[in-house]
Amino acid sequence: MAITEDELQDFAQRIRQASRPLIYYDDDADGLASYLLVHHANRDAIGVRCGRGPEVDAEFTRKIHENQPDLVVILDKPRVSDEFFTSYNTPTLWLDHHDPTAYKKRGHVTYLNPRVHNDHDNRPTSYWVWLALGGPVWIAGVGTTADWHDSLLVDVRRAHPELLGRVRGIKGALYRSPLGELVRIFNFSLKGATKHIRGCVNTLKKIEHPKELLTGNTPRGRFILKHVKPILVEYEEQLRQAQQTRSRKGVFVHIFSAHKNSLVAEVANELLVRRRTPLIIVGRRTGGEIKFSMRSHTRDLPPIVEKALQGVEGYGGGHRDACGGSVSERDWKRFIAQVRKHV
Ligand SMILES: [Mn+2]
Repeated sequence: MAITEDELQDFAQRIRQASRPLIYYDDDADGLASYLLVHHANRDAIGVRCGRGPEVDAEFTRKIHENQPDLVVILDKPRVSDEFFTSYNTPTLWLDHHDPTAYKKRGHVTYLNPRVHNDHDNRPTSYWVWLALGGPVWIAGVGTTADWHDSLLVDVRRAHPELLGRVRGIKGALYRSPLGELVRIFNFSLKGATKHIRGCVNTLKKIEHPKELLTGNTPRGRFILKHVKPILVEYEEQLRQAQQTRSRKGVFVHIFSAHKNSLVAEVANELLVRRRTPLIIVGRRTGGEIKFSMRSHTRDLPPIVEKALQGVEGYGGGHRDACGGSVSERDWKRFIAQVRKHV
């Protein structure tokens, strides 16, 4: 069983009735799509993008004091710190599809996660938000496809056949279709300077048709494309560089040193489709650490990451086929050696 009908109805009702809902959302396409759908259902929804790792921590509490919301919503974030939750008592909806074991019962928090009912059901956050609230299916399709789920391809095709053309399956949707272009536009709207990101998110709220983003046929569409284009160029360049690295014993490792934007997750995704290597690791050196993304179609990644982190300064985790984390630069060799041992 998935998230129940009752849970979704309660979620929708509380969002629609709130007069000042404050929405914390994950800094990726699934998180952003989820927020945009909530905003479609309630135009007063104020968004707070949560980057810097998987956790919503006490630093984000400030936003509650600033905005005085009557409802707090947390979307697509796997962890929330104790300090955050104990710092306020506004009713809170927390919807996520990562490992639910981090959740502890709290009076003011309603927790929704399909994996509570069925550990194999990790359909993305934007899928559930759309199921609860409705709204433009292409936005939900961007979020779910970005998370490698095909759960909305049929619905997207029905509403916008031009977004998928003759492509079938998730890989084609991601790398050979206009829907995949939209995924990159969402992802890259979240890269770059904070003030640009804010401008993009605010503009995305006003987009009425995916064509605006694909062809730039409106000023707001052009605004987004102007921000996204240079990042797309940088992405192609990083992908080209990474393509020159060879895999060794079933593991591909490529580290970037000097780049403006962190595109490791996107590069790792595309390499997984383009190469036959069972396990892909793409990292980026920053401030004494290596931030990495790990991808695989065939291996269960969280246990590999956990074992590889033994005796290593760092953290990591995620989904079966997609993990991320950060390891201190001096422990990187050991981390990779331990990955190789446990693949
Ligand atoms: Mn997600």
